[in-house]
Amino acid sequence: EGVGPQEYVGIKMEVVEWSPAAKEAIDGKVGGRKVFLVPATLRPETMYGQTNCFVGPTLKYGVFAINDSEAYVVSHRGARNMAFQGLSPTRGEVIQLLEIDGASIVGTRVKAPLGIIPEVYVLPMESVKATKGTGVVTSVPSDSPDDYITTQELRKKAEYYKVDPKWLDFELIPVLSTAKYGNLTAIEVCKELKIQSPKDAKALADAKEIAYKEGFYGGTMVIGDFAGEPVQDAKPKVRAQLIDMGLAVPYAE
Ligand code: A2H
Repeated sequence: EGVGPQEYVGIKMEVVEWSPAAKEAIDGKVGGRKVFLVPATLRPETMYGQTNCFVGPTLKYGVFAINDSEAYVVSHRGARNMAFQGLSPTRGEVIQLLEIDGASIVGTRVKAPLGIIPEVYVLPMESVKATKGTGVVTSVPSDSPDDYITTQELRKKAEYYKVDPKWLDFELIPVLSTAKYGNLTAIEVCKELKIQSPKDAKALADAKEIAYKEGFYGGTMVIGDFAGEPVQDAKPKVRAQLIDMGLAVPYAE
């Protein structure tokens, strides 16, 4: 952990259609509220390239009332932090409408704010940590080695992971370009480090570092309102846009 708080953005991915298991668990329990999965990201400028959302299949989540009209699906830990940041009916208090397993959320269809693919599926990722962010991760495989390698793994072993191949029927979207790796940074870095599986944890940590440095400090946007601008300049602008449009909330921890 670094010094000082991490400034994330919580992306509001509105549920469009629940998986059958989640539908059964949730039916009648949210009081007519709109429900959102809310991943915490450090890279709001990459949201154009979202292809799916991840939850930890063995983790527990809650559906938490944020106010009378909205509820968020996040970890209990995430909800508790949110309750001190204006994201709960009463400061410091969480209202959990129900608890739900990560595995039952898989297959749910959600909106992807700013995404070129407007609606995406929730998929399982075993490396999601319960102790970071909201326990929900939005997936941008063009720029995140973890996201790229996990979606490749799910494609190879769809049956084992209990995912429908149609949930993985997407192409990667070029979001930013770097001199060294072109416009699909994560793929090139994973190739360079010969990463084959999510179990290559050490190499993946290195890949994450390299992709982050190249993309963030050396990248230029190739999509969206700030195409042509350095990634560093675009990041706060996309972040502000998402929040102003009501598509995201600031989240720190
Ligand atoms: B990032 P840091 Cl394109 N478990 O968002 C595992 N990973 C988590 C998580 C959790 N509970 N919560 C958030 N994350 C991911 C985009 C992205 C991210 C890109 C490139 C790199 C990247 C799309 N996924 O992160 O340890 C989220 O993925 C690499 C740093 O707090 C979040 O930002 O620094 C990032 O890890 C936060 O990681």
